[in-house]
Amino acid sequence: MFTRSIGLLAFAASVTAAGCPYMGAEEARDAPAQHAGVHRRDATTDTNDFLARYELDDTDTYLTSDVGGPFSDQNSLSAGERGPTLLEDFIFRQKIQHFDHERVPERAVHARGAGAHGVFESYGDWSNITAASFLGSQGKQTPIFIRFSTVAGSRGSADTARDVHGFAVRFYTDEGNFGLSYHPGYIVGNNIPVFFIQDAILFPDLIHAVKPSPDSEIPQAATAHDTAWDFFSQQPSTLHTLFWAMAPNGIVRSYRHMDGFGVHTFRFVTDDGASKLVKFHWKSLTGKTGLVWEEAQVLAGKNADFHRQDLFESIEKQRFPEWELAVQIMDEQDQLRFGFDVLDPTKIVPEELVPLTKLGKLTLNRNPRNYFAETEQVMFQPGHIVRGIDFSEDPLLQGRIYSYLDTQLNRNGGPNFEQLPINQPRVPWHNNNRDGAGQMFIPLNTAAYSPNTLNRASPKQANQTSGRGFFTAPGRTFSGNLVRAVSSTFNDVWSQPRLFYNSLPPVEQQFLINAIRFETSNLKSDIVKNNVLIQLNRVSHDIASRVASALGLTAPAPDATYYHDNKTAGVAVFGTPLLRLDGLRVGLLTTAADTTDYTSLKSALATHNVDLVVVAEHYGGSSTTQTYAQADATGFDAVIAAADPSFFSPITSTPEFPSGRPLSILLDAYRWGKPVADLKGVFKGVAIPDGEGVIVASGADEGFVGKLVDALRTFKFLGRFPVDGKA
Ligand code: HDD
Repeated sequence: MFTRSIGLLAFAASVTAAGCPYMGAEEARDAPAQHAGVHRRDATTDTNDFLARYELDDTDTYLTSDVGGPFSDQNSLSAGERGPTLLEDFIFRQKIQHFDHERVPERAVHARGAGAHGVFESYGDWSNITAASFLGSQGKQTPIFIRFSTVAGSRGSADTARDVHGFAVRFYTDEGNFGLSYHPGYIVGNNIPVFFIQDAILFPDLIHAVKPSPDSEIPQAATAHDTAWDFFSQQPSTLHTLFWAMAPNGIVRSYRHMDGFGVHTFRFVTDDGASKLVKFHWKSLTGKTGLVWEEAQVLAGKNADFHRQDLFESIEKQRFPEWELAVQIMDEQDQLRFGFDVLDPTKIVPEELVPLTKLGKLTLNRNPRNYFAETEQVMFQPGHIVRGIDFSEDPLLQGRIYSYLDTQLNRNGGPNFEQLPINQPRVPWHNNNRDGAGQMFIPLNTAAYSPNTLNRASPKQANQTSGRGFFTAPGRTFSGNLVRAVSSTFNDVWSQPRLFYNSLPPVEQQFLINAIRFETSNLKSDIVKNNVLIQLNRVSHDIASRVASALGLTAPAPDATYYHDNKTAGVAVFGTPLLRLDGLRVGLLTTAADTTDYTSLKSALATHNVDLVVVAEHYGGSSTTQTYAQADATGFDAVIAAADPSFFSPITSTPEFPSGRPLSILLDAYRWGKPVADLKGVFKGVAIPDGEGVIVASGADEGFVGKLVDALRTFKFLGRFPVDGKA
């Protein structure tokens, strides 16, 4: 029987056999087996090599045209040395034409991102709750591709912009792709398990408000402008997500340090049709942590690629990031049981009400080999679900099912985007969809319709009982009049932002308030500022008053309708020690003339997968790995002062680096809450006081390393940040 993926394999094999210079030795070794005909790769073992057959290796080859003829392309063909270029110069035309068409439209949202390959491994046989095959047995492995992103910025924007962070996972299951798009959380944390709006029809309004102003195209990757806050204050369903984004959850230390969430309620369905409601969570096995706002802002200029670099380097160094997939499982009849509607995407289901069940583990273990072919072309589609998963009636999810498929037409210029290597299922596919731009396969079935007799009724229809087909949960029923309104059970949009705020420690509450102060201070419209205060006041008079004081305005009188003192666990970003220190960087500030041997410190930190970066004025010292011209505090998670006090002067006289750089690294690290250590009696002279996360020692011995490692686990020392009304 013809299968499309087999067809392509056969093609690859035949060109290899003919000695095509594109194919590497490995491909050539594979060729006979693939050429032999039926070759179905096993999705359970095919974790990383699926794309290998598409890779082009140019080593030791001649440059060719797109159709394979060797030529040279460094000069165009002209009539005489000083004459015009000829129209017949097909070499020029092909090269320039391809270049002119290199770009596809960037994603309308989530344009800035980074991806990685990995594998999901099921902790058990979960067939008692879902028929999903990737959860069907203990140890079962399914290849995945993940893409992390920010939402508002364009493709070249800075990674550390304050934003919701995309956490989209594509499972290449043995029952077709399962593209779950997670709105992740931003920051380490519960990241952002909720969304701004309740009905997908408002998505264009939200995005138009958040994106840069249509006249000036300012500001990039930021919500600190009038249209964003105008929308937020007119559409208070945004408040809960907005609070998460303004809190430290909006500025994560790295993609590895954040959790992810499926946001919507989905359904798990068993083989016999029994269904449960579920919410998906990805729990970071690195641990959650974040940046502070000023640090994130500086990073946006110093290293716009901070997050993608962290991800790429972690994987290159084989410090594979991991998350656990967990679900909250609820009975169908519990939809309104908790005092809110579980179909409302602006609500979390507190873990105190429904605990997490851990289903498996995701490991990212391979970087893309080509950003465009993989990360830029990968598509995610919440509408692609597999047998054993079903939608809920969440109106935001319902709209997304359409939008993601539709947007691919714009990005890829036709309906065959699923045939791109990164998007192809890892199983053969058979259907009567035909033609369209970029069709890569040669369907053999001339009876491209169902039912047919001419192709022996194939491809056959699969359903719940035959062919392990997808089926909708049989228990789903609906009736009612047609209405153009959200459910009244979605009306309370103020209690949960308050729950979130109540649950933060005072310093994180302060960070949230400071972020709102920063954003609203940038607003020009007094009407918008006052509307913001009205909404904040419905959540908390304390927040409204503290923001109002910064704006020189007066908060409205308390409006206690939604005030309560409930709390939930696990929403804060700081305060829980990191589980792994992988990839953290300690900057050792020294001089090129210093001869101290830091090899043992370096090795001791390396046992925790922490990198020691030795900074000096120039290369040439025995262990220098960075110069002061490059270095600044954003590049380090902890800093050690290891040069004489005179070196940490506000003004330095060497042209090798900006004046005062060693001191500013030290002070910034302290002000941004990082562990700081002193090996040379520096701190007194620069007014760094004793306190938590401040380590003073006379040498980098074992005890010193222990203290430094403990401090890195804490990561940020929040006692250094003032809180309103407290000294
Ligand atoms: Fe969306 C991309 C997550 C609501 C329409 N969305 C996109 C990505 C993520 C999310 C992670 C990037 C995927 C990638 O890396 O390629 N979006 C969410 C979440 C939502 C959400 C968690 C709410 C719970 N989105 C949402 C709505 C709509 C869209 C309501 C439209 C009605 N989203 C899109 C889009 C994008 C997209 C315009 C841009 C590129 C793409 O889809 O493929 O169609």
